[in-house]
Amino acid sequence: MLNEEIARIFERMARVLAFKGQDRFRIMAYERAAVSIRDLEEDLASIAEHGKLEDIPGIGKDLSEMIDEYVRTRKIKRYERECKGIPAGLVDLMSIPGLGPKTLAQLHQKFHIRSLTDLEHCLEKAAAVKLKGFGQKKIDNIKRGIELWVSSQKRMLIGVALPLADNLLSQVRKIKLIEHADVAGSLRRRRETIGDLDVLIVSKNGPRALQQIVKLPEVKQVLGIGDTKATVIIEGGIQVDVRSVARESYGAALQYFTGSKQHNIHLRTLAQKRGLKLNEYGAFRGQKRVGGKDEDEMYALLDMQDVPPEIREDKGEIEAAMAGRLPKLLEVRDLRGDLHAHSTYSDGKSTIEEMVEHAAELGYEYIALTDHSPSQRVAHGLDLDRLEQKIEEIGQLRKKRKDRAPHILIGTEVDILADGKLDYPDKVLARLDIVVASIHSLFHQSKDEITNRLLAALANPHVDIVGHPTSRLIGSREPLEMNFERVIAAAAKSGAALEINGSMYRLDLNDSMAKAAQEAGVLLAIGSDAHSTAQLDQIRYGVFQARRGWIEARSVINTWPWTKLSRWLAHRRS
Ligand code: DGT
Ligand code: CA
Ligand code: CA
Ligand code: ZN
Repeated sequence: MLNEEIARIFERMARVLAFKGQDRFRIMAYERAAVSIRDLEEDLASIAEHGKLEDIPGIGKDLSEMIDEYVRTRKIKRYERECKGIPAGLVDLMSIPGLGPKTLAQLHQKFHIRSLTDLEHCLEKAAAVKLKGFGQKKIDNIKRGIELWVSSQKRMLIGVALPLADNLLSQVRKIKLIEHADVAGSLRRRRETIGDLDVLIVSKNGPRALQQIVKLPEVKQVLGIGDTKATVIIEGGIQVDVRSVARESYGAALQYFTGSKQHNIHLRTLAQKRGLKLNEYGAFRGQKRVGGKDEDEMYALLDMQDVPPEIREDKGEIEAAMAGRLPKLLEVRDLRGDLHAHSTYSDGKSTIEEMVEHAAELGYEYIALTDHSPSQRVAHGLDLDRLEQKIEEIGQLRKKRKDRAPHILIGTEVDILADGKLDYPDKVLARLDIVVASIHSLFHQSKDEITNRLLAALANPHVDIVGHPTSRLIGSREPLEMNFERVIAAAAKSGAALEINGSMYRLDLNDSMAKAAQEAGVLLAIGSDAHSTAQLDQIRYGVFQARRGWIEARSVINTWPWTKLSRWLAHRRS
């Protein structure tokens, strides 16, 4: 983190100096320093401690003193002095492609800019007054740069990125020149949000293969292309780095570009201790290549288990793999049913019968229809009459389908009200096959209130699953603050399961919370929260999140066969 902070300051310093029209060599010195710091594997604090800062390429006396100052005081006076009088927002804008510090300085002199909105306005004005050096072509170019920059500022949900990446990859694989193509980076690690896509290819003619990739209809804009790398923007504004690598290096490159950076750094430190050198080209002992064609060689050379991409975050997976104790992670095919789905009874788009048919196609043994309760008015939560109708309809459907799978569970996603009471009376809940309880309101409550609300719900013997326990929406609503240890303890006591919700907006519990729950012996349920037949498929995102949290099938109730699940549910109701 510290390295990245300092690299960023140097990068901004370079921009500020350029903005002020300073000497090109000074500017380049900062840019070089930023690049070289990002390449470091060791922490700058420890390098500073050993007085070795000046050994870093591109770091002279001046820069090493600044790093030292930042390590000690978390600021750099020289930087602050240079920034004086320049709005911070303006420095951010200097990284817009097609704009750059100098052009921005020109605009700023004339119009005074503090923000992106200012910039957009002043481009209109510049066009209107025909400002010198700002022809329509240049202005259009800057506008395109702004669009790109805005979309690159935000990370994309995995549920948006993965289908686009799969589509791109299938087109790439159709190119005859291409022998292998895979996605690496955060998408391969199945992070909940993705910055950019990293694609690797192998081809006998890499430069030509890249030329053909940038001509695919999926590619909306080419930001750069060389012999070994192309950077493009595809639909959805996603940036993609495509790298062409040699067949003998493919495994090494896949390992390297999958990351995470922290995982790779730890791995390479271990390798060094064994006289091995790992990089994106291969594994080497001295000058001799000893591996790198396939990814598993990289781990095998270190006498460790192959680490699944989802847990390559340097959070204990390397130690576990060395000891041969990696968990056997949950897989999509372990799931035997879905315990969180909506129908047209509440806010779903598909009927109960359609949902059940689709579940049958997925090979499920069971599916629960968990429509909302009355408080969820916008979601057409079911009043008691409608609930009665739903029970009746499912009864009919069961008869009609006879013994055909899946078993249909009459369920609800009942609201946990302000004080932890539930939105249906206990005697109604007792008639249902399964109860998911969730918070959908009063998000502003204090940490204590939220905690107590969840504890009260968990104390209700009718509750089988707590749905999306933190109620966060990625990128738009923060997780509810709670004492999660107490929630875990309450779930362990009641035997209820906590959900990992598969909706790409939720993915709640997140990886680390799910991991903590499993470690405390709490059961989990992966739910799709589908509001249509197509969305039943999003349960896979819940599985990805579970894998990132080291979750094994044994912790997940919807991996159980029907006999075990139905006995568990019946037992909770007795
Ligand atoms: P993202 O794109 O922000 O969602 O996250 P990543 O993990 O895909 O990061 P990205 O695209 O910057 O780089 C892809 C992988 O390449 C990263 O996970 C690890 C590797 N990598 C990139 N830069 C470095 C570096 O400076 N040092 C090391 N050790 N690995 C790096
Ligand atoms: Ca990436
Ligand atoms: Ca990248
Ligand atoms: Zn819900």
